[in-house]
Amino acid sequence: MTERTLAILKPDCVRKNAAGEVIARIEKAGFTILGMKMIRLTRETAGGFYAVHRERPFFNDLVTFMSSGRCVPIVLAKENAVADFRKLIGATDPKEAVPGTIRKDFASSKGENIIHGSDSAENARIEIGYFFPEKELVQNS
Ligand code: 3AN
Repeated sequence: MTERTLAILKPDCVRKNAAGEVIARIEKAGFTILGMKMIRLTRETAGGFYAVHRERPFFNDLVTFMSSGRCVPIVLAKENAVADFRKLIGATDPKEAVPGTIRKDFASSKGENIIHGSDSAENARIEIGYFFPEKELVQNS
């Protein structure tokens, strides 16, 4: 069954001018782009997106980082999109990421790790809705 997931190219990815290369890897891996835009998160919108991590010690740094520059939320579709995308991006900590994954090849630390990927189909639905009204998404075909 075709599934959707949300990717975000984080501010470090845009600052390194790596957005194009990362998008190329996503396309080569067989994902269809249904929606994509360049935005700048505020502390409030970044904090809202990561609300589940509110109590974690790194929350403040995460919000500061995610609101530090432009980022690119992308809605992706593919069979088994959530799990396949997590595999493509690699572990949260780039030091632990498998060679050939996006985080291994582009990310510098656990905090600044280039890219976000939804961790479940249910969270993908919520996260996609946080950035894109349904009418902005190209219908999967
Ligand atoms: P993932 O993005 O791989 O699903 P999560 O959901 O555990 O990872 O964490 C959300 C985000 O919080 C990560 N993308 C990362 O940027 C940041 N983060 C997670 N753990 C740490 C940590 N120990 N120190 C700093 N930032 C972290």
